[in-house]
Amino acid sequence: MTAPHQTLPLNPSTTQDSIPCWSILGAGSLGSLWAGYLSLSGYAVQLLVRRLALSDQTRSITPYQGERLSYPAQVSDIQSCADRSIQQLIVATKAPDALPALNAIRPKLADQATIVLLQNGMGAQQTIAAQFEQYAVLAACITDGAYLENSQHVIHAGKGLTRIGGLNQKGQAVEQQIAEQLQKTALQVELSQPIEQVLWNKLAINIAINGLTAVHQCLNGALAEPDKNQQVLQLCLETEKVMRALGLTVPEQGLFALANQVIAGTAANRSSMLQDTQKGQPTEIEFINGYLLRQAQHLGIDVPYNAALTAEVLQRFHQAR
Ligand code: NAD
Ligand code: KPL
Repeated sequence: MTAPHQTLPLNPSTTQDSIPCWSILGAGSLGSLWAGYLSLSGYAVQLLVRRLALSDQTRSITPYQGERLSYPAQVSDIQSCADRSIQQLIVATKAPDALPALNAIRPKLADQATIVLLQNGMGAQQTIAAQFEQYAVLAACITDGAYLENSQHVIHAGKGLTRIGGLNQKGQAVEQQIAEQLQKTALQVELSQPIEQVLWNKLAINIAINGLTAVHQCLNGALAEPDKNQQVLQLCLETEKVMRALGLTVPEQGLFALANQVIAGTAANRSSMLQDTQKGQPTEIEFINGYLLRQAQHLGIDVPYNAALTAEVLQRFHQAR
């Protein structure tokens, strides 16, 4: 039985006529989190999944430090979605799945569609912005934490910030109104430009932490131990070199100091990459340390620590692919 539906207060400026529909590709942790918050704020939400299960139509969310709420969302498989019907799409797959998932849904996109990418790391966003240039493409950099208690129920475990910005000109033309829509939900959303710098800032931290926690099978806090912290230092120095060569701003206190702050602040966390390895899922390494490696190769910069870490993660955790 479904719990009685409760709604969060609707922003008075939204009217039934003007409420846009959001389609969300990928009903995992983050896709469900965004589906829940958008739906509870009055938006019509369509969750797009690869295979429909009978239980799919019953969805619920535990908002951050809140009570469990059920929310209405139409769950559809991609094939049953009408051609050119999707106006606003959120891509909530892992980075390696984002381009294949979007290619599969391409015929369903309306001519003026907006695509919002939620992936960690970098590379997928840039490829998509180039291959889907006729659409408005935006990227979001997210520090919230969410996980699925079961396939229908999502828990918002860590309150964070979503920074969003257009990746191409069409994306930049609509970024303000997209940010305004998202700001009507319980997510904390800021418009941030240039979004590439924002994505790089998060990427740099993920480069320093995620791969190492996977190879050492440790919590983030263990990276403060001297032997592991030396590896963090080398990864940060390589990242700084590449960021400077690309004309990006390196955080004022230096990446190593910033990475150590995040390690201390998230000491008890299992990083997303550690979790992927423990679930036997492919990791996002190619879009984190692997992305840095590709940029460095392009610039002719040597990044041996990132190269070795990427190779080790691929060799140890991607064998079955
Ligand atoms: P997830 O594995 O929980 O969800 C991804 C979903 O995408 C899965 O349900 C999968 O079945 C689905 N999917 C894959 N290919 C698909 C396709 N072709 N069509 C339809 N669905 C498809 O992952 P997640 O934790 O939600 O993470 C998504 C992205 O957000 C990742 O890049 C992650 O690093 C990033 N992120 C996650 C969090 C978090 O707290 N979960 C926080 C910040 C950033
Ligand atoms: O973003 C993260 C992740 O796990 O992907 C960090 C910042 C490392 C926190 O765990």
